[in-house]
Amino acid sequence: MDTSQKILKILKKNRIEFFTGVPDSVLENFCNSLTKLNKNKHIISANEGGAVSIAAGYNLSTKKIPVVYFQNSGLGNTINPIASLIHKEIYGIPMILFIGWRGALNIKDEIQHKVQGKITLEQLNLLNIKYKIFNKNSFNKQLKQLIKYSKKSNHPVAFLFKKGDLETVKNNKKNSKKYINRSHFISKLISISKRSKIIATTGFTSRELFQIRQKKENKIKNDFYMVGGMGHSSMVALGYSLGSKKQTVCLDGDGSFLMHMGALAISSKFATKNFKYILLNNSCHESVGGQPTAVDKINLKLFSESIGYKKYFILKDSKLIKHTLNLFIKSKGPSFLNVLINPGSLKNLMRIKNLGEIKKNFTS
Ligand SMILES: Cc1ncc(C[n+]2csc(CCOP(=O)(O)OP(=O)(O)O)c2C)c(N)n1
Repeated sequence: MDTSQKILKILKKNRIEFFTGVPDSVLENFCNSLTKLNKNKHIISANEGGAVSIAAGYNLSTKKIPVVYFQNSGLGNTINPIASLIHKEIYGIPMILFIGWRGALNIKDEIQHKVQGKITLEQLNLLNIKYKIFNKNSFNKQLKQLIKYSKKSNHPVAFLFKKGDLETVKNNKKNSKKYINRSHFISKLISISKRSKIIATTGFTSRELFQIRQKKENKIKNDFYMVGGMGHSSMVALGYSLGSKKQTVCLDGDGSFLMHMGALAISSKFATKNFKYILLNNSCHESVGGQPTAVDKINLKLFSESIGYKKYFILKDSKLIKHTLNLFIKSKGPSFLNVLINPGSLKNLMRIKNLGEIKKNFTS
């Protein structure tokens, strides 16, 4: 039995059986164990604040303690419902936060995790959240203490996990090849639309674009990689497009799109004709382990048209990339392109570095 299974067993013994959160790579194995649960026991939320709120509602109806899991990048998203709704000085709603701690002290991590990694414990302290840092020799005891404390104090508690604390299970999933490979689409996009400025979402999309550019040219001047700020790429693109006459392409993922979906209504209301939105749609959070999103519940044509996008395109077939992209780029925006992509990414993806230089080149 691996650690995630052991943790689930301890939780079950303590009558904790409801989970909600946003998937994270540190917690990948734990998150993937949950996807086997019934849908009234586990909800993958659009964002971390939503997960805390779902958990709060669950506690109100059952009086049971829920678990909310997320990466510390999403801690900011939880602060509003924690500090203004569920805190013990307000409604006092207990829950256990499982936090994947990127940028933890003494652990090598990417630049975008440095600041959040450093302030995570301080933020928890400010919120009066008692926490424990996972210890593989005593996690059973740690967890029981946290549960007891959360119940007694009617307040959230947190359990922090660092990279490598939970075993990674080899992914033997056979990726379907029904649609288009993301890297293939990105290569075509940058060769067809050479002068477009591209704002690319967090995770594999940015990393694939970066890698493909590295191979094609030395100086990257058209791309802005959203190494953090997941869910906000369409808003960065909107702001950019308003200050520039250049074609501005937002390359988004469906997890990121759902995270702050209201942003799309704002983009269509304020964007001008140079704003182009591309959804790289694989129906999952591929960058952190492939957990499903709820994008398949949305009719994206109706959605985009109803919020005022001028044109909607869909692309599922590699053979039509060139044709569709030409129409899309030439269309008077704001335009929406839904690209159905296969899960799976380039092998040995590079990490994005030299952010200062990337910004300087992008704005020059
Ligand atoms: C606020 C926040 N929550 C969670 C994460 C962790 N995270 C990084 S990429 C990613 C999945 C993104 O999914 P999607 O947009 O569908 O793109 P895909 O990975 O499928 O390419 C998540 C959850 C994060 N970086 N920031």
